[in-house]
Amino acid sequence: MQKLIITAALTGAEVTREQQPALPISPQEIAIAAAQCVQAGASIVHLHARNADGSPTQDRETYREIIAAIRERCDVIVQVSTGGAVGMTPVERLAPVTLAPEMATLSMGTVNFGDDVFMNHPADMETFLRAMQEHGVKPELEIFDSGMLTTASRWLKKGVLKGPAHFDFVLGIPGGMAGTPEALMYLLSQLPAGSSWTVAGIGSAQLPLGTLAILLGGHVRVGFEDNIFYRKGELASSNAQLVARIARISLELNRPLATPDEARAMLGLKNI
Ligand code: KMH
Ligand code: ZN
Repeated sequence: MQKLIITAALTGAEVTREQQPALPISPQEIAIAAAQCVQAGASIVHLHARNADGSPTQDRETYREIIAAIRERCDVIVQVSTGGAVGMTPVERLAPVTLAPEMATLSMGTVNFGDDVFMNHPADMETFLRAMQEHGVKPELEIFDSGMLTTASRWLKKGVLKGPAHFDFVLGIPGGMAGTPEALMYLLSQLPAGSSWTVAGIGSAQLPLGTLAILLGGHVRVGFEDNIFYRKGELASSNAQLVARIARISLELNRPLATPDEARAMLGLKNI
């Protein structure tokens, strides 16, 4: 089995300070959280930017500031979000890709997102992908439901997407596929040959699906974007606490952790 790549999804677009007092919001806070997660075993950080008032933004300069502050503290693969927040325009969402980070997320379809709709028109998805290709950015394909994986397979066959692809199965969003082992196993049965994958279980699904991914040879995403609790009724004290737990479980199961450079080589990133 390959070494484990842990992604820390530090902030997201939806969680508030009221819900999670340790949520990193400012560029400095996000950079400190990133360094703590790297120390705990993460090799990728998935980033969302926030305004000073805590509201989500895809402002290019804010992302630039976050990435510079991270670079001052540690080596880690930076993955920017192109999902942003529900309701943002495609042009807004694409802005951080022009900074040419190593990776960016690419949602592979539209999904109900709680009481909202997370819109991903196929034409916009293709525009995002072209921009990533132009800037040398490796897409991580976000799969909220199984039809999105079918779309990715079709794009790989047509050559729109160049393989090997890297997937993130985001399971447990209300409106998307359930955060269950059965859902994950179904998606894996449909995985295009040669692909790599990680799982982002939402809420209480984070720990069991992460553990299952370690056993199955996949990779794991944890962090406040997806889950703010350490266990039922107990908030996590930091993103790093969630990373450290997955790291401990992986080591107990004899699966060493990938360094950022090892993860770069595994994912075929440009900086290696
Ligand atoms: N905030 C969600 C609506 C991504 O980062 O690419 C979308 C999201 C996905 O977070
Ligand atoms: Zn995100």
